[in-house]
Amino acid sequence: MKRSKEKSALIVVDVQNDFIPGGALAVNEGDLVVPTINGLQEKFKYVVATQDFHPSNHGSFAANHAGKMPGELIELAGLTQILWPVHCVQGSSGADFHSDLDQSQWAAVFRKGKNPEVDSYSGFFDNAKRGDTGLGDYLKSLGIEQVFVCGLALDYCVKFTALDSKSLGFETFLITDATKAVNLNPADGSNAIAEMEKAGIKIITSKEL
Ligand code: VGL
Ligand code: ZN
Repeated sequence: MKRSKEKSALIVVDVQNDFIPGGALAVNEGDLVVPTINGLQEKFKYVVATQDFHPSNHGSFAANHAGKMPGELIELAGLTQILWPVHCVQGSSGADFHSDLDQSQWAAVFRKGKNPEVDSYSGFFDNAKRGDTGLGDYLKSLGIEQVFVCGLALDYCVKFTALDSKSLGFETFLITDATKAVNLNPADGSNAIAEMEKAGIKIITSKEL
């Protein structure tokens, strides 16, 4: 893989306590990505992070819908929405980044999921593609052409961030050993990789960087 250090950025997606074992929406082995990502960051000039950052009345929380349980489906913003446990609430420790994650190189943090009316998996746009976090324009203003995506969770926020990156015209790479899936269904992670590959995203490992 050919990479220009001046024109490439690493996006660290949602490496927050609630997605780590022991957290409200724990991703199995989610903690294992932390040392891998710390090693990767040193290889980049530009590193940005995304942060899932919900108000407590967020519409994706099962607890905000009478009689509903996590995993059930509802309609939200005209889209089918999976209901989640309460997670990444603004100001809670679950919304904080993992304490071992090196933040020293971060150029910016893009927060998402702030609008209670719609969920937001991608670091670029909400799921209804109405709100824009500014991440795309930010990367373009830096002259970025190649975007490398890692973090949590592979089958949700990592996948949608990578798909939007690709559709915005960035050459986009998924770093498979620096991400882990929620796997509500056991094949969700591998299906997500297949979907990304089909969309033209390049699937690599951290050893290639
Ligand atoms: C995520 C589900 C709900 C993620 C965020 O970061 O992948 N998944 N909110
Ligand atoms: Zn969320």
